[in-house]
Amino acid sequence: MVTGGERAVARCDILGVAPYSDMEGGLYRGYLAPAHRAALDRTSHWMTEAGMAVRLDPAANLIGRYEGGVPGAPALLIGSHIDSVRDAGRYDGPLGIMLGIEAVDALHCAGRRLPFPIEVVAFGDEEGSRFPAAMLTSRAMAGTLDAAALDMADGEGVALADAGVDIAAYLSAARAPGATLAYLEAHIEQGPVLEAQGLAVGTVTGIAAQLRYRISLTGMAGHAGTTSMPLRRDALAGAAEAMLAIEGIAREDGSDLVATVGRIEALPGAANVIPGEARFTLDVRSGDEARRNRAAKAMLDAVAAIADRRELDFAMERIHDLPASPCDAALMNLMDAAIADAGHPPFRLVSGAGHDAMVMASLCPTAMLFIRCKLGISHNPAEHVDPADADIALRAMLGFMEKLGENFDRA
Ligand code: HGY
Ligand code: MN
Ligand code: MN
Repeated sequence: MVTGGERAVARCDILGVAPYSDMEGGLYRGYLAPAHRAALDRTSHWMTEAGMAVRLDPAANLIGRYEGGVPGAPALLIGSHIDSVRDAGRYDGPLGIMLGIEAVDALHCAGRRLPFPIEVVAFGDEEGSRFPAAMLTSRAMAGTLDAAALDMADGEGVALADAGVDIAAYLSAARAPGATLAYLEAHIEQGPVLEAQGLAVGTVTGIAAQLRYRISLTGMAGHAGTTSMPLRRDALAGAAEAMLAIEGIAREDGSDLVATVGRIEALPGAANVIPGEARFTLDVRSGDEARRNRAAKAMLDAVAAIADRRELDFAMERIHDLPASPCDAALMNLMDAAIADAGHPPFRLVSGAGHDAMVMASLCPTAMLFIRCKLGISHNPAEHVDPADADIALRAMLGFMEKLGENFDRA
């Protein structure tokens, strides 16, 4: 008999290959692309099997609903994201959705109803790997997305409005405040802490604040063979110096501060042409928002000074600013107790990775449960989770849900 944790991991593996991936030989599932649509269909089927009524909201979030016992009660949302980064691991996102389905399936098989309805949510775009902005669809649900943010296109120039959603209805995905009891997200840790502690699961205390920028440096394209070094305004060389300056500022801070240049483009991109333009991203994070802001300013000032000295034009656009997001204290206590009831020592840790939970925190109290992953590897095909750890997580989630039910104010 396959356990719930084993089936959840196996389903992530099913979704890890075609037609649920748009990448030959690896996993890439971009928002609203064919693989995403196929994954929604397959996940809808699994939600229906678990006794849920399934729908797609206007932001293409897939929602499976399992009714509760108290009419009109606010819903417990259990979710994570079904999109992926490029060349991704299989469990970052989908595991939280599949464990949510397993939790409801366990209630359904037992003929149980909690006082409140449960909605399992597969958020369509957390990674921002197809369109520039991240956390797009949880922000739509949380009601924190403004209309201007919808005016964007992917790398091929396909506008969000032309990607298969009704853009006029998009913001109506927003949930009414008070209609949501709490949000629970189970997610692989994507770091080494639980493994180092010898623990399968941990209660998340909060999520680091995150700034993301798009930066461009513009110099002068030129002939690689005839332009002497003193005459060059090489944008890519400027970007290289800027990246080392950024790394130096983050390293010297000696704290939880991290900064990443994850994507860079040199234009026109020919071997015999001096790059006239360099475009790159900058991602800056810390659990301390003021520290994050200070560091980001220092980094942008350093890039501007380098551009000035190299006679390059410097332009930057902030793509998003996600504040630090503490998890709810009462829900953390319930999660600790549920982990203990499942026979494991409660342990708390912060999340350096961003999650939809940081957005949902503006709608309702949030809780996150981290699950050990091998060597902390993530955003990499080598990502791995032990099904036995997924089973422990499922037991903790069910215990959390029961405790939430016991504390539910039926008035
Ligand atoms: O970037 C992050 O932390 C998340 O994986 N989207
Ligand atoms: Mn994730
Ligand atoms: Mn991720």
